Amino acid sequence: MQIPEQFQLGAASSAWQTEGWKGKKPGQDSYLDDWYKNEYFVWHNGKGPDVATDFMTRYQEDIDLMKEIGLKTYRTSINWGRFFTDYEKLTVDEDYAQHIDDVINALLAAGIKPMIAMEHYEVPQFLQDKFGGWNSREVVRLFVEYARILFKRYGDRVCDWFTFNEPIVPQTRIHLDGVRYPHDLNPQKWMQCNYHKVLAIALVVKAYRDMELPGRVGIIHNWEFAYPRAAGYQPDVDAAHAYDLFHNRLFVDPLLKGHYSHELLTLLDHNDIQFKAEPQDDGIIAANTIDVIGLNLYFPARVREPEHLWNPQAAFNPRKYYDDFVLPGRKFNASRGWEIYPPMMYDLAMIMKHEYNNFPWFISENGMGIENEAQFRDDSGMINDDYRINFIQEHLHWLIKAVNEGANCEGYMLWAFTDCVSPMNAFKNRYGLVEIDLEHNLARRMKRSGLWYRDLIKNRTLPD
Ligand code: BGP
Repeated sequence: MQIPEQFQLGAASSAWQTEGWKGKKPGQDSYLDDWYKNEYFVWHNGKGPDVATDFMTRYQEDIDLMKEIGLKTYRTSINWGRFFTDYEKLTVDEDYAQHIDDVINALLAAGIKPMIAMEHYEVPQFLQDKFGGWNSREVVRLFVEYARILFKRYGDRVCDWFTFNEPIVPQTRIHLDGVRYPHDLNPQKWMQCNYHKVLAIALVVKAYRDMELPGRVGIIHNWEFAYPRAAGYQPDVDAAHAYDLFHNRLFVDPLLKGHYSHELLTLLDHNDIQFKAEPQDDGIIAANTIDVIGLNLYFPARVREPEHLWNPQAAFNPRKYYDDFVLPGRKFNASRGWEIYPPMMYDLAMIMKHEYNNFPWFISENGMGIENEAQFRDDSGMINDDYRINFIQEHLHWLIKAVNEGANCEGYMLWAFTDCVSPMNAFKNRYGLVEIDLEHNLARRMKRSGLWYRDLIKNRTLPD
């Protein structure tokens, strides 16, 4: 099977997950730094974001490796939590801004196109503490100003901008599941944050178009593909539909179609979930839909009708409408318990084709995490990660099949270029094409999959 010439094969990481804290100034914490400072259990063997992969100083070495592999695209983020020394007065940290400049220039010099997210969970902790984060409309304003500054500084060279990575995740963890600091269970706040992010995205798109820059603005969404337990049993089908509404359509509909679905708004209303909006907002959201969407896709959700009646006294949670469950006999990705199911690539492509009118999209993340990967080192010292090669190959197979049937998928950004820190558990799961050896001065070593990806980029052929 031949991969079409225009289909981009790239790789991804994010700022916070690679940079490390070298040069970070007092008060420049992002939400993720605070999470690591407050919850020691997320560190793995005492290693974490303080050092990360030290991309701050070793970026050139990594970009050289990207070039060696033949990447034409690299997806990463700018750390909003480090970009300012004063987040309200918008005083830029010139040292950090220069680092971003250097990285962009080094990528371009290597013939690699940068795709940049303005936030990959890196909301400044200062804004979280002072305004309650995305609950506040003031944070919307400050984010749009931040975006304008990025466009002015880097917009001549970066043409693929993404406001957020997985905008639904932080407030879901804080306000809906209560699993993350400050554990503030509050579905109203959850929806207010969701809404403010949708509004912020539309305002950033508008700012970009007003500046008449040549590129595109989009977002990265973690698509959770919901398969009902039994396709012929209506309560399971309804449960999968509800899952899809709350996990996917909640963001994707207003950003691609310019409005929320009536069904979602009615459901929220029935559950007494309101959010504050201003009269002009609907028009702004309708007029400023995004240009392109990146979809992170790791696993399918297996969904069935809820088994227990929802306690009417409990705070609202979409889980009231479904249960998710584990399908026995499947293989799983990393310690995350994510089922491996490559055909979901094809199924998602068909949703984008038929339900979103062939809107331009790409896979912004997909990858294979492994614990204790050093056990697979061979005599030459290289990690022999055939499992990763198979994983990528199978997922690409389904994706390219869809492209051949007319899906408007522009590319595949593998997670991750190098091993990197996870917000969930530091370096426990390794995803990279390139190993970061934490025991030996963060030495970079190509894995077998790195060599394989290099060959794939060159010959663009997958087994049929
Ligand atoms: C995605 C995030 C990434 C990355 C990836 C793998 O949802 O956008 O930042 O972390 O998941 O997850 P993890 O590293 O936690 O196993």
